[in-house]
Amino acid sequence: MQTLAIDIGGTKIALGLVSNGQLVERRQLPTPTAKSAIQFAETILEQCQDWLALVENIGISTTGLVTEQGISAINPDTLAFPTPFPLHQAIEQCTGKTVAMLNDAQAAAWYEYAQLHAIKSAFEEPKTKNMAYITVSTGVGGGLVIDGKLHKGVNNFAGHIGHTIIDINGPICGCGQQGCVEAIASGTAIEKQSRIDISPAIDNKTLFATADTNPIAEAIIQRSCQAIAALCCNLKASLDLDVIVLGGGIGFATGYIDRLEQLMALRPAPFQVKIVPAQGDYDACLLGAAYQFIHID
Ligand code: BMX
Ligand code: ZN
Repeated sequence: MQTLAIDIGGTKIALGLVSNGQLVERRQLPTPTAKSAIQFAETILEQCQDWLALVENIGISTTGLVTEQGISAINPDTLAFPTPFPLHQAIEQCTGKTVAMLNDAQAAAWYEYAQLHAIKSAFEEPKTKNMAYITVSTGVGGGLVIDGKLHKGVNNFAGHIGHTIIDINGPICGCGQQGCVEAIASGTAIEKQSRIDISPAIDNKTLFATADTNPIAEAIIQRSCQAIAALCCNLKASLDLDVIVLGGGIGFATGYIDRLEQLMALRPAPFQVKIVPAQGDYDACLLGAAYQFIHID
């Protein structure tokens, strides 16, 4: 079975031709402004016309809250979708294929959960049942697997852990709250802080590359890691997770997981939780988009 996988992030859209769970070809485009679902669908499909005849179905993982009506933004600062934004229906209309759509981090969580089970040996009991996937990227997204099931909640909102508050006096978040993890730890928050603290301005890639010689850059990264460490401890305390899988462009930046592990080791023992990098690497959400056709309930 071949699937067209589409991963819509706040900064870029990744496209994949996935054959039997393997990514065989990959393309990328910058995320366009979301004016209408049809225009958005056409912009995406233009990039992969040649794949359409090859695929049976289309799996989408997207930033934002996914409901039957379409996508809506929790934090419009990361990607402003006009509401409703029926992308699922628009892609179906343009292609005539079966389409499945999930929030990006929820899709990655379900995919990563399967990978954890695939690599665990039969001797390692009990098997992982409760895990969270956290993406630190344009925003901070999350997906939860509870008792071996993807937990989406009554409105599919479950896992939006980037919008849990860790500092009641913290920065205002685009979601309308104050002091969310995302407002402190995300790529967008890091960039904002670095524009304030570092002149001339540098991008996040340079920030990470120069952190070992630039204490200001290191302090900005540490602040993000501290926020994610607080999030991991909060998740451990609320859900008693077996493991947290980390991904995203920032999550995968040089030394990010190492710093996070060092901070976690300083926390009281009951709050500590194992943190592992996503098996799907930078493409966990993309592989998750295709994985929806394997089984979700
Ligand atoms: C935001 C929110 C989540 C998303 C997360 C990561 C919007 C548009 N998105 O918290 O739904 O999972 O960002 O998104 O409100 P990414 O673009 O950083 O991958
Ligand atoms: Zn928020």
